[in-house]
Amino acid sequence: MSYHQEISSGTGGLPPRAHLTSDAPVLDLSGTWRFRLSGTAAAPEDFAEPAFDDSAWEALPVPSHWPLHGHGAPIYTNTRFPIPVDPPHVPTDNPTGDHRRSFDLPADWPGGPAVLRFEGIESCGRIWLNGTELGITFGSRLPVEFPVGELLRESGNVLAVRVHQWSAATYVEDQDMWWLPGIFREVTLRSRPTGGLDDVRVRADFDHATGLGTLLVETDVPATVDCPELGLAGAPTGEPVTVSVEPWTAETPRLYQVAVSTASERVELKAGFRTVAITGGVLTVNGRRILLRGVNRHEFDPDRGRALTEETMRLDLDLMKRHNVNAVRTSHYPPHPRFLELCDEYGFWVVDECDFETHGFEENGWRRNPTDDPAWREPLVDRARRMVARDRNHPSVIMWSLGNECGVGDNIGHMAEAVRALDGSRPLHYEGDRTSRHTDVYSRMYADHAEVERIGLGTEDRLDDPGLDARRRAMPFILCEYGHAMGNGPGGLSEYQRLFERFERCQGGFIWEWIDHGIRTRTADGREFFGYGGDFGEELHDGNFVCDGLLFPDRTPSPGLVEYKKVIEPVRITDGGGGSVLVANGHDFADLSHLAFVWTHEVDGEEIASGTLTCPTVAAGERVGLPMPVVAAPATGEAWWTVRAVLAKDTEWAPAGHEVAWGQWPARPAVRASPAVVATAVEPATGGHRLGTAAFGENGDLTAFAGLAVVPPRLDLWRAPTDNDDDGWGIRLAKRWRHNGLHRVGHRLVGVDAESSALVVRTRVAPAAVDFGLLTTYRWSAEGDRLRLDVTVDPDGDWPVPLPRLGIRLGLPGALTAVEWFGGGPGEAYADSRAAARVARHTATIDELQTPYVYPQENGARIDVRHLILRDGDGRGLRVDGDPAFMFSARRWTSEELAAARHPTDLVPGEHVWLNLDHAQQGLGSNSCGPAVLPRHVLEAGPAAFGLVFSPVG
Ligand code: IPT
Repeated sequence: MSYHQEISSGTGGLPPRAHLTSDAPVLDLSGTWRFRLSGTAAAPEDFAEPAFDDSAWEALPVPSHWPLHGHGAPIYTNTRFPIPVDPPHVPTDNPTGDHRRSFDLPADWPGGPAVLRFEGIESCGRIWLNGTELGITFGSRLPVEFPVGELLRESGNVLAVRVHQWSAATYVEDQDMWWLPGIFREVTLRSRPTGGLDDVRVRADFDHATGLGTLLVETDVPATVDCPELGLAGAPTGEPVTVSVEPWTAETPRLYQVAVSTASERVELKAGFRTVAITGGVLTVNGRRILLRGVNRHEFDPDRGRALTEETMRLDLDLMKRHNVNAVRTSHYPPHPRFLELCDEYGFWVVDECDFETHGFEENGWRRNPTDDPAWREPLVDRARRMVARDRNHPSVIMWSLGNECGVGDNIGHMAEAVRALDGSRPLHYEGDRTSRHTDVYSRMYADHAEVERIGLGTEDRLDDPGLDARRRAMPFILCEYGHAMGNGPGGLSEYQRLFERFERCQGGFIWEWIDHGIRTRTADGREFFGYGGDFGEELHDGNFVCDGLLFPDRTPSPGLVEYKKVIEPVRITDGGGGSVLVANGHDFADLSHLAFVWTHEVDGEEIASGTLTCPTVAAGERVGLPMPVVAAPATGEAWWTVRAVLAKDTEWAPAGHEVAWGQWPARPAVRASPAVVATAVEPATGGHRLGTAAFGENGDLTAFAGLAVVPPRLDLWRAPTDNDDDGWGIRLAKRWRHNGLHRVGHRLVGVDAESSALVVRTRVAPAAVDFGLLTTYRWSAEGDRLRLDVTVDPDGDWPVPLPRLGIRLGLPGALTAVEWFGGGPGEAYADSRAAARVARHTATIDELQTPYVYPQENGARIDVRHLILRDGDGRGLRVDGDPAFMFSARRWTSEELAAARHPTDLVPGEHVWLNLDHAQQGLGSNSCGPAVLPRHVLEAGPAAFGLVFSPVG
């Protein structure tokens, strides 16, 4: 059997060690390599010979994934393996990439020992230098080093690497992501001075009771430690030193520059002093409970796959900081080593996860699962050791995770033991074994709110084993995945946050997931879009389930991220009553001195006054009430206070003025003048009726208003299903909507009555094939050039499903593209995802109102709208006032066209602007992989009444 189908930890590699910054020479072997793709693993191996002629091969950048450079194609499956499950065998058709490059040593290269280091090769690599085989590596996202000193020549070295897409390792690397083979992280040659520092292990603890830090630096050879800031000069390694320090936390990432030296080598690193502990069932850092406001981060770039640049890593961290995210689970493999250095610097709590997932065995009843197979014990323990050895010096790493979705089995226990032997300073995480037998925290994914509440109360279901039950009941709880951010959503985040704030044990979690993995591609006629499963000719795939992030593939924040930012804001600003504001500091460590508090007073969306509040020092977890200023505001109109907490100074990740948190409350009870209109008489007109400037057909359809031709308004119940409506685990709401015909309701006219001052149109709105419907009355009245519509809805028969939406839809001339509204904004909002919408006057174009979900679906609704104005280029158009406030969406295609589209490029603007004026919409939930819409955000069919007043503008 060939090596790549062996269950193995690899061959030829050196013991694992940290990723160190040393003054020993390093040669970066990134760049343009020669490349040949073969369809099978058995292609000739003669290319490893230095004399081999590779001039007919193609050029390929390294690091890279070859399918993203025109060789083969990416494949997306979630849990199912794209190959038969027959471990450790893989198909004969096994895309195999041979890579070659030659290099010369720099003139000042010292000679002597050296290692070749590979940071990541998917899925396995066989490596030769100058014709000599160095070994084989498995563990795609883990480093390996081979000793090569004696093989090096001054010039004309030839490095040859054979990479197979499929190998035995495939069976333990079934993470939900694109299958992307290649040498996708850096390759370096590192000189290893005799008497140098092969490994450096740093432990920097902080005792919150004494304020003292303990630094322990361990090396394999005697060495010295320097840290001028701590007064350390030439201190011997291997002995703990106690020093007075400022601690490291994710909120205050204080690092100390430490140098470790022998006569022949000097290593520089940054130490952060902190102690992670579980005390009284609570996860603490430096003695304080922490709250994880996290995201699951896969490494992804729409052009480069998992071969990320530092710039992209920084952008991820900038965006996380700007959106109040404080924690990262490195789902589901150790990230690029540079990423953890950046996490130390920026300040993040990191759960570092091993490169291990066997999810596809679940499909096969977990038979032959590597997790429980003794043959896999060593290779899996090797993966755990390599992660810890590489990453243990990072203060940001506060927990080790053994892997994701690997089922249960003894090897989890063996891995846990190996991790604890290397590093006893961090708790262990693994979600896949519900008993938490081998871990220190209780973790679940996608538990609904009710279950999280039970866990908070300590009334979760019992485990059969009383010992394990008692142990787990005493553990802190985290949601390692929740809030599945696929498409429009997730809804229900605020409700989770309230549970994390209410129960000490519930310490937050990690949204699934950070970014949509859409691959940038083009239509036949050259228009760009982001491809998902099935777009690259895969015969087995999981469609757009790979696009379930808070960022779009190009890293534009989605409305879900804007919502999450508001939900997890570390400062709560609320009405303190009696003309005051309450500022509550929700940080775990930091006070509020880095923030400025800016207020505005607005009436009907116009700013009347603004200024800055003076806020005293507020320690973490404390609150303060501050008096609001007295302003002279007009006596009428809707008045609001808004207080925003903004950065007082520039930071590494955002400029001064960046908004961190905000609060808003009415400055006085809202007295909204009822926009009722009554006076104008209904007149007969040719072929129908007239009411002021409005023309109606005989059937009561509005056809024109104030000189604008309209496609008649009709009750509308349908929305283009969201991923959370459609893809559900359980309730598959959109299928029930379709089954019941909500996407094709008909309108039967019951009667048109021209009363003296109102035109009353009675209808029954119902789909074919079912006996339930909605009795719907449109009552039109007018005064001057204003036209009022009152809609009343009464269910007839028993409705078996909630409604997607309840409102009216009308078509308007396509020239009305400028939009202004007073109400919630600026972004889209739905019943259960509306924390980020603030009351103000907002403007946008119709195109800007659209949210470009990778898979088209309902989007772009604005909530709590008091009035809406649509204008053409000359400023003429239409105003709509709500009685009560309404939701609207406006787009240049219909909901039906939106639902039929597979990519945004399928959407072609038509001649109308389609305007939905909704009394309500069903919430979003996160049922694509999580709970359905919470009951209070479900839109049941029930009696309803709402009014809208139309008037011309311009
Ligand atoms: C869960 C996986 O852990 C994660 O990797 C991702 O696949 C997510 O689902 C869905 O996007 S597993 C799920 C079956 C609970």
